[in-house]
Amino acid sequence: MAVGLLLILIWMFICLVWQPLIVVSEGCTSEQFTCANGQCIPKIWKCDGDADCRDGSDEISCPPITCSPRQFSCASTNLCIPSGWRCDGEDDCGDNSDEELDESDPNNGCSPTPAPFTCPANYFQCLGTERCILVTQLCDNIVQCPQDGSDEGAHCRDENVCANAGCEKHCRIGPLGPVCFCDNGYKAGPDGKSCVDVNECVEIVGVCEQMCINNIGNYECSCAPGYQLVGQDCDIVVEEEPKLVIANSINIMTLLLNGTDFISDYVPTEGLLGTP
Ligand SMILES: [Ca+2]
Ligand SMILES: [Ca+2]
Ligand SMILES: [Ca+2]
Ligand SMILES: [Ca+2]
Repeated sequence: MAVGLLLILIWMFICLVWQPLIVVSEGCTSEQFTCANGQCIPKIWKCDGDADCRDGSDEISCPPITCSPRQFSCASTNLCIPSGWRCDGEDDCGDNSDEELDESDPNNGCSPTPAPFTCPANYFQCLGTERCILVTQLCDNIVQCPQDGSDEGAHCRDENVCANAGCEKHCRIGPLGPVCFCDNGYKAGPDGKSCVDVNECVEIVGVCEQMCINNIGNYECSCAPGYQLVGQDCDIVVEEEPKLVIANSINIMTLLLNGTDFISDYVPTEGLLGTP
């Protein structure tokens, strides 16, 4: 009797637990795959590299697939997407791997997010714009930020702002508070108050044409052998004015390139030009 009661309880348990699943799968035929959301799709679409279920569940727990050369292999969702969908601003993989920078393959990766615009050392960036003005142009009674006039305004009257700013060298009043700045060749450090050297060789693109040596407070340009420094450029050293050499069967003549100044002629040694 006790065994019979136990069997009845087990049957009731099975019915309670499995009934919802049985109901969901009833909508799909034996030729179909049941998505996790109850959607039915052809079985052959399971694990084919395309997300056919609206929830993508037909591509979960699939063996690794090999995408064609014209496709991009998503990192974790086991999908192959057209390579043209790479770096197009939309998450087509579902894990955003088609929109991420590939450090190992810079030619095939998305462009890195451009760094936010910043002004060079000792310049102030007009609020909300990419316009840079000298820090010394803050509160000089002349508007240099034409869009919002943020370099001038009522804040300029608060002289205590700079008195309490703790700047190592210089200070001007900006619209958002004190702005510390430094002598040429230096810039405000990470604390915004101290002054540190500007590494011009790294921070200023093309500061020297060839070689650059950074010094504390300044920098030096230099040139490779055969070149001479002219300003910050390197000009090739011309040790002798170029000449045009003209030869005939009798002698060799040299002329300046402008064709005017005859320099010299040479009587060839015997056999130099061949004997007729
Ligand atoms: Ca599929
Ligand atoms: Ca994409
Ligand atoms: Ca100004
Ligand atoms: Ca420097």
